[in-house]
Amino acid sequence: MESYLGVIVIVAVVALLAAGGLFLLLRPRRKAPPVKPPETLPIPEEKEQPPAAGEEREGGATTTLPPPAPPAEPMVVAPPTEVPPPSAGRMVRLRSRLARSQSTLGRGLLELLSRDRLDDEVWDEIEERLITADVGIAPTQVIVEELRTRVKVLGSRTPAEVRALLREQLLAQIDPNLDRTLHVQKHGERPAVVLVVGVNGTGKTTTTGKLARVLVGDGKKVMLGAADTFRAAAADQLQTWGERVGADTVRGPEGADPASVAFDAVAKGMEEHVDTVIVDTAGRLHTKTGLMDELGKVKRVIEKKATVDEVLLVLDATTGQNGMRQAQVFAEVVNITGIALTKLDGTAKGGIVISVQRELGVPVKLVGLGEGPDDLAPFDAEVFVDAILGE
Ligand SMILES: Nc1nc2c(ncn2[C@@H]2O[C@H](COP(=O)(O)OP(=O)(O)OP(=O)(O)O)[C@@H](O)[C@H]2O)c(=O)[nH]1
Ligand SMILES: [Mg+2]
Repeated sequence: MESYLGVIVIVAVVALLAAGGLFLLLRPRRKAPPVKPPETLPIPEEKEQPPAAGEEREGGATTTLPPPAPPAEPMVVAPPTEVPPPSAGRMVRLRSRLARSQSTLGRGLLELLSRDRLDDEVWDEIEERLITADVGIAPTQVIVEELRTRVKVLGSRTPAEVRALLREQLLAQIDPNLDRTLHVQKHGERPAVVLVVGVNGTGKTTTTGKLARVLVGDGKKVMLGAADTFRAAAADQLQTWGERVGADTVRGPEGADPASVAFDAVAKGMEEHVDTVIVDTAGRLHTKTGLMDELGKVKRVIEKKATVDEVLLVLDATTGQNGMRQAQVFAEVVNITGIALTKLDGTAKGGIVISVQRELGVPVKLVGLGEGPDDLAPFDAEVFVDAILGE
């Protein structure tokens, strides 16, 4: 009996121990260390050594890291859009170009006017110098007459007085009070339209491209119209200028009607809410009636859609007085509102500024002072005269 009891006690103890062991094995392990999901694990190695641009990150990134860079575009490399300098102060910046080409005139005149004795021979020479510099006969006579009177009153002259005298007379002929504002401001929803005209090779396309840069530099949105449809190269040339500053070019097929290209350019400009549409035209001789009529048509067709705010005649300063007759015919056909005088860096005949304004009754608004993209400046009469006379 006693041995039975002993067996029962042993069995009971073993059963208790087994149940306890089983409990220990099966109970939930609350105190085990939590396993962090991979996305919240810090990755110090990557922070210390950031991957190279374009390299893809693989897994394990924390939520604070930037998204992986998109794969690099193969081969298509758009050139960055340039931001040209604004128009303000451009002529001052280009003053040295002017001084280089025009200062011979100034120095010569100052030297002659500083002589003790100003006899008729000296006055004749002064006159000749002005005419040689393309000032034009009538303005030259006015300048010389005025100078003669002033010198008589003054008697002996200091170099500063001579300079002031000449400065005053040249400025008076150039007329610093002429309104040289370029009309490039949009009218409500309608963009301003600038039509660029002139004989062959004067610099129309270059000036159109440079003007687009001036306007973009001043914060405007520009559309270009390639209404020179004679040569595909002309439209390419313009488009290249536009692309550099982010201005679109509307062009037609070679031989297309320039008036319809101009119309389309203005229509697209309106659609895209640009500030200014600049239309480049083919060079044409003023003697070719058919081509001059075509130019008249370009303007009239644009006017069905918008106002032509500015008709810029591009004149090559190196052609001198020859340009004058051309200018008159263009003025009759399309009513010029401003002159862009190009290549002033390449001639000493800056006097053309005076004669062309006088002949046409239209102000010089822009001057080209080199072949560089930013070598076009709004004309400033005082800077011009100071460049002629030297500082
Ligand atoms: N030195 C100098 N060269 C200029 C200036 N403006 C234009 N040119 C040059 O003049 C040449 C003719 O320029 P374009 O703009 O093609 O002339 P264009 O009037 O459009 O010519 P067409 O369309 O053929 O009638 C180019 O070599 C220009 O670089 C300037 O202000 N100074
Ligand atoms: Mg051209």
